[in-house]
Amino acid sequence: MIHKVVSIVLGGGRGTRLYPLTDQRSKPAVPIAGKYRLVDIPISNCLSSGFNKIFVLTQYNSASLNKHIKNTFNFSVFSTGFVDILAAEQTNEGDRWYEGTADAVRRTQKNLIGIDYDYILVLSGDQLYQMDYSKLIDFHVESEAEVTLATIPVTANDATGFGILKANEKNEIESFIEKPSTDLLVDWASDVPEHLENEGRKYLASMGIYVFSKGVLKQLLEENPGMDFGKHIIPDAIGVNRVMSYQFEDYWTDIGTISSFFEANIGLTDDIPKFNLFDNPVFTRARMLPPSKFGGTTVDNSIVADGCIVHADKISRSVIGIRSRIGIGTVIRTTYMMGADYYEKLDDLIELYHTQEPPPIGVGERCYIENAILDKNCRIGNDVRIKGGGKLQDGDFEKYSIVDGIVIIKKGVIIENGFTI
Ligand code: ADQ
Ligand code: ADP
Repeated sequence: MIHKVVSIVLGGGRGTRLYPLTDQRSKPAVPIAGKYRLVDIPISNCLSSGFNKIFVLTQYNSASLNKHIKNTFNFSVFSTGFVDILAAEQTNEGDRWYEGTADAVRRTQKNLIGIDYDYILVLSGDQLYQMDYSKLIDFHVESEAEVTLATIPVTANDATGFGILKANEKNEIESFIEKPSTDLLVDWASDVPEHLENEGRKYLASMGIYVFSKGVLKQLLEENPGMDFGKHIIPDAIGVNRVMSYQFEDYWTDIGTISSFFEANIGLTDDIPKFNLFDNPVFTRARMLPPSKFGGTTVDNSIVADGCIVHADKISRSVIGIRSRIGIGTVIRTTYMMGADYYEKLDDLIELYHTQEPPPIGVGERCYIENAILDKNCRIGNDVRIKGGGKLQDGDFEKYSIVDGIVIIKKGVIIENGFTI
């Protein structure tokens, strides 16, 4: 059965947890997997599920986000589909930012007027997973729910970072607590099948993916002044509305922090990655780049996007993004290099190779890079050594940050010859 659904992607709060990647761009525009942007994941899930009315809420708009959405998600004039960005700073009600997830959705209500829908699907913008949302909506309709939460069993370690709930055998949610502290956790374990119990996944977490029946969301947002779904709207709806749990057991990961973002990207280089880009394509901007070119490089368990020119010695367990250039003798290990937004012309390149003022975009010769994220358009000189790892102290510096031992080279910076971290 085809249901009428409008999707709202929560594209990002202040994005501080992904700093410095969000320093110069909005969170939905952060590049992942060498050629996509974060926002492509929920949008692709929507389109693959047959839902093509999509709003992306973001705290601030950016040229690259607009360009990306405009050039990627084009619908035929005969389609009712759209992907629209709603940026907090651009509303007429002054420059107040969205103060939380529910507040952000509340302020989009006026944009829903005139759209034909029965259900609203609220999605998080910083998660990596593939889900057929049509099954979630079918479940919502068949169980006569007013609100449905997608849920996943997690371990005690992870549980403190999520909304944790308890449901009865009919999947009706009976209680909910947002991010419980460790001492409260014991009371929140659920009865789970043996294979989950063995993995310690005894806590049922909210995935931050919600379905609301049309009138129910409107009423909840009007009657409850709460700013957040997790802290206010969902806990308050339980016991009043019929709130159901739709359990999901496939791969799902939150990529809202630097270390989870890094792990998720590097995880794509596994022999059989948990997130499979090959079987279930993610839609992104088609860029018409030339195929990548290699000379003298050993590449091991890595993914390399289009338009790269690589002379490195060795690349292992790394994700190499679009238009990357890497010089002779360089070794790159367990690193996410995002690539570049543009190419330098051959004549300019030759001059920059000689003068090194500044070094060309990309990574120079004889460098060693490990446990790092290189943001877009960096100019890394020759003989540079960047070695992240647990021993490094976290910190934020002019050209780079260190978070959980991962060195993040900031967007567009120049790292001079011989520099060492
Ligand atoms: P969190 O992810 O910690 O927990 P939150 O920070 O509110 O919750 O963010 C949810 C999503 O909305 C993120 O993608 C975030 O970037 C985005 N977002 C936040 N504020 C926003 C705003 N003002 N405007 C636009 N987008 C905004 C939530 C739930 C938990 C649940 C986890 C699952 O609260 O109950 O377990 O998601 O990841
Ligand atoms: P990216 O391709 O990395 O996503 P953007 O196009 O988002 O880059 O950003 C380009 C420049 O515009 C950056 O220097 C950033 O500081 C600035 N910028 C982007 N969005 C905003 C905003 N909402 N307010 C102020 N400056 C912004």
